[in-house]
Amino acid sequence: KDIDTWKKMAKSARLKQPEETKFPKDNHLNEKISLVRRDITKLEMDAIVNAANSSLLGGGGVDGCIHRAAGELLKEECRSLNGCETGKAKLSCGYRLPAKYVIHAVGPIAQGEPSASQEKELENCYKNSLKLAVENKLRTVAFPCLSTGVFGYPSDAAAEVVLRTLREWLEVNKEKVDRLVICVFQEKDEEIYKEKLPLYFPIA
Ligand code: AR6
Repeated sequence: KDIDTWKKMAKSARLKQPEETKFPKDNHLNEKISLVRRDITKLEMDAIVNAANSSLLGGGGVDGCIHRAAGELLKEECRSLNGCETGKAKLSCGYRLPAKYVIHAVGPIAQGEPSASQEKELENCYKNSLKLAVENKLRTVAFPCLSTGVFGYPSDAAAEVVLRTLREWLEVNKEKVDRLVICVFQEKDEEIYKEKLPLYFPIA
């Protein structure tokens, strides 16, 4: 099947969404960045990013949630994507999700202290996801905390990588997106980001 066939199938699979799924308007930290603590499968965005593994065939964590919510067609399209290398990202439709597209990024497996190359791979996940978003004119994108669950990357160190990467990317590419959402799930991650965000995105 080609991309247009998947798109057509995804369009007819989409469900009408309840009002609560609409992106919350009161979580905006600045012009471009938001922090929310929600189930990412409930966000109505142009794209949500998935913390996938290199098979792209689903798994636990946020990947499992996204596949459950999107339905079987997502798995079918993912099978046609032929996997994905660590640090890279691939695009699929969103099917029954409120998000139109899913960007499947594969983070590094870092049990314990991450190495310099694992840090680079995590950075590349965010950069490559944003590259895909821009190439496909997707202007609102939500990210989960890639690699910080099953893949064991320490949350604190990951947040530093994420914030530095988003900050640097926005300095150059700000006009290409409307909103980037950091979607945390656990309270500890919310606390980490609340503490660190003002350091990277000071409110003028
Ligand atoms: N919405 C937002 N964030 C979530 C959700 C959700 N519904 N569920 C979990 N998180 P993980 P990884 C957070 O383990 O470490 C899978 O088996 C979670 O709290 O999902 O990159 C894949 O198939 C954590 O902060 O992803 C891979 O094999 C973050 O999502 C492997 O796990 C990432 O945790 C990927 O591991």
